[in-house]
Amino acid sequence: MAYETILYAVTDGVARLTLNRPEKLNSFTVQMHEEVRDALDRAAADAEARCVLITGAGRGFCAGQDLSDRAVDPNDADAARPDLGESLEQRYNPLIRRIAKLEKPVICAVNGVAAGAGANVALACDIVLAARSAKFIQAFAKIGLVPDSGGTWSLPRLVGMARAKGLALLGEAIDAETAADWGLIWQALPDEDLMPEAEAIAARLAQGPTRGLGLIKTALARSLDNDLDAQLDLERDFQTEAGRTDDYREGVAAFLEKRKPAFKGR
Ligand code: T3D
Repeated sequence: MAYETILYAVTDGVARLTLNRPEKLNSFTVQMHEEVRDALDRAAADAEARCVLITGAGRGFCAGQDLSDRAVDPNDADAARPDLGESLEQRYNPLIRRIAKLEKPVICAVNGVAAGAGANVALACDIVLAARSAKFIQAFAKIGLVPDSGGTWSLPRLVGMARAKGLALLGEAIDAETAADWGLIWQALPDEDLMPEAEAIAARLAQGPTRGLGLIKTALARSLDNDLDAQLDLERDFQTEAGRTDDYREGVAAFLEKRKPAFKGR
């Protein structure tokens, strides 16, 4: 698939995906959804891609759904009302599931405002860095909607119910440093440091024990639903698998030989 609304390239083990509709703050159209889905499927299937780095072009990260595709005449009571549930089912939910189930680390470099589904796509990623000038806005209530793209699931888990309710009901922007202080994201950085730091983390993860990292991601996600017994069983099974990888052998050998491991992602 040729891309018109995103940029995508894999180099040095990193699949870089840039949302690229800067004039509309990288808001989602059907086409952009299709292209992002295709790119993430490619990253998942590509053994050369050992982590994914998502960011946005221009001054914003992503302003959620492109509302020009939802334009209505509020005075026309007979105007057709869109089935937004269908939009979630067909596009936003598969996107969030794709990021969550991708067995490779997904880094998000939030370069500017992240609003609506744009904020929750960022929060679905594994390591979220943000420029200090970036803002996170659960903009849904401002247009009569409910946080989607996993927001009602991730917000209480990340910041607790009181802050989740404040963010979702008030729809106010919070800045990147507050987001980091609250545990919504990993780190807020000076704007000029965002991409260098995101690239450094991506390079590190791309040279990591890819299968083990994928298992870590899945184990932590499952912990949110499992009780301790179930999680201990899961850790046993995952450790069995990790212990059989070439990368584990290399990790132990490198430790004993006092050298840096050269993981191959196998
Ligand atoms: O519909 C479904 O399928 C259901 C799923 C819904 C998921 C959702 O994401 S619903 C929430 C949709 N998003 C929003 O409500 C956010 C709307 N945008 C804003 O509130 C503001 O733009 C921001 C707070 C994000 C940024 O404000 P600011 O002042 O920095 O920029 P701006 O001037 O508002 O925007 C710059 C341009 O981007 C502007 O275009 P123009 O006037 O220069 O031609 C603006 O219209 C455009 N833009 C920003 N957000 C959107 C958008 N165009 C279309 N859709 C947008 N979401």
